[in-house]
Amino acid sequence: MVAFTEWYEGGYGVTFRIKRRILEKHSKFQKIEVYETDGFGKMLVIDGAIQFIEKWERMYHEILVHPVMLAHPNPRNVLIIGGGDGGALREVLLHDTVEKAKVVEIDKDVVDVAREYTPIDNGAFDSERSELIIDDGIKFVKSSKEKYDVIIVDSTDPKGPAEELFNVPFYKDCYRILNDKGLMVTQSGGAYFDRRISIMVWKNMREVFDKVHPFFFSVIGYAPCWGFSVGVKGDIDFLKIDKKRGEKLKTEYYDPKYHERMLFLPRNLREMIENL
Ligand code: AG3
Repeated sequence: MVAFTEWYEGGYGVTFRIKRRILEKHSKFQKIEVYETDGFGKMLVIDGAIQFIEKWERMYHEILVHPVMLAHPNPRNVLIIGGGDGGALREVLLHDTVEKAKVVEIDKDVVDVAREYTPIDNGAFDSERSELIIDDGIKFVKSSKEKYDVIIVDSTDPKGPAEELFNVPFYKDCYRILNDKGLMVTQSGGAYFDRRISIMVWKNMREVFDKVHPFFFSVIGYAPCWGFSVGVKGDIDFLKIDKKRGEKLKTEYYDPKYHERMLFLPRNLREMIENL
């Protein structure tokens, strides 16, 4: 029996039984692998880090996308940084308010591999409302003249090409290119393993945004309690969503009925965050 394990610092491992490795490719930026798991469909791995497993990817993409999309009163123009697999784009396009959603992915090979082996975009890349731009997200936001309602950062962890997406200069650019009312969300590492990533994101985002809300969700494939961090610009209450739009959404994991409960934290995390 063959297994794939991703190790976190301290020796915590996430393991899947696998049938075979379907692909190994060294792109210009990173090593991309696709595995066939024993029971959960295909798995995309970048530089040894599990990006998603087909059976469970909605746990991540729904939770990354819908809280901010529903907390914004009318998200029309959306920017996704990273997200070359199209999972986040697919969820964004479920919102009828969206006129345009741009995906800015640095590595064209991620898009090509995902479209061929794990097409979780479900046709989203072919939508007239979507646009795919192969470019460095850092450069893109720095030079952008256009403004957005929501920015979604769906990146790998801060080693390799995504490193700068976790730093203050990038957050400042995001803040600048948000409309007067806007929201940004980013994945921010595990709450217990790789916690330094979460802490770095909160500290850096707090320097820039008017309000920052960390929250956690269990995502099968990642370490327990995966972090998501929302930055608010202007007068938006992240705790309140448009319930009407929420009721229409077809989701498996994100539940608009209990949106506020997304912010539930285990006590030690709440205390740690308050005392940062
Ligand atoms: N974005 C990456 C989540 C981080 C995973 N980290 C890890 N396994 N150490 C997911 C890309 C899916 N669109």
